[in-house]
Amino acid sequence: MKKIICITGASSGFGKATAELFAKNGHDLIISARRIDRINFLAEELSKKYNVKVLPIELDVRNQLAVKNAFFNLPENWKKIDVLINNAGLASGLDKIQDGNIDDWDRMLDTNVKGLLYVSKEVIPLMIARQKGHIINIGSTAGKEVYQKGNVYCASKYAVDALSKAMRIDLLEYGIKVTQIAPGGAETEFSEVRFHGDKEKAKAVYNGFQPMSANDIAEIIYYTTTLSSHLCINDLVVTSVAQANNYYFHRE
Ligand code: NDP
Ligand code: 8X3
Repeated sequence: MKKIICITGASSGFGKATAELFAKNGHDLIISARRIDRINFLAEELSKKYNVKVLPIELDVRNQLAVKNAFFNLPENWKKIDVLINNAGLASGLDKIQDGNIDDWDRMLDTNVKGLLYVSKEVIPLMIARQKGHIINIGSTAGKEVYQKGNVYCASKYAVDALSKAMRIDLLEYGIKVTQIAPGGAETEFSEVRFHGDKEKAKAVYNGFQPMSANDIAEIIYYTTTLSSHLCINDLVVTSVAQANNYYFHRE
């Protein structure tokens, strides 16, 4: 059955790959991010290639009013969101806590925690009204174990972990599924953003092992939406086979 899938942070990485996979499987999409040129291009490409409807939205999830207006202004037929994928997020900087940059801290907490809350606040009532829906929050192994210099990024993903559990409890009576997916290292634009555009430093993160790809995560996200209506994957940690946890990697 055709569903409406709403994906934040669809201009790159996991979000973009997930948009393509859902489109390929015949679902309609609401895709958003700040880089609207990329979002418009993707919308046109996917709607033509897969004959699905795609609604592109320019959205900074940190802007609460913009988030509220974006969902309030959705045409009625687009408000029947079946799956919300809270994916927009980032790491900014990799410093010990004593050397941390306040702007980096604000960026991470405002995007990864408050942005996820702002979007969920608008979509949850639409799901409650229909007594169904599926919220997929993209956490991280950084939300399961703290690593050196991970401090605030880890804190933001621990918050995603807590909020995923909390949503599952609070939304229980409405039949709304809540899934957290917590990936380890995957090669996207993530590390380039973390190192403020330093491509060499970003590349070195994945030296000597095969990290996951955006497509790997897209397939896992997609899989969690294909289960029977009475089943919910609550929490799924996934890494490359060369990564045991945040500390142990097998590098050749
Ligand atoms: P990318 O940098 O490739 O993609 C991040 C996406 O988030 C982009 O589309 C970006 O769009 C969007 N985004 C960032 N800030 C905002 C904002 N303020 N408002 C709206 N959209 C925003 O990284 P990934 O695909 O790897 O990351 C996706 C998610 O996965 C993040 O939550 C990340 O923390 C998480 N993650 C990543 C892992 C990895 O190793 N890659 C592992 C575990 C979790 P734009 O800049 O156009 O706004
Ligand atoms: C991204 C993975 O290991 O850089 O969430 O924290 S890691």
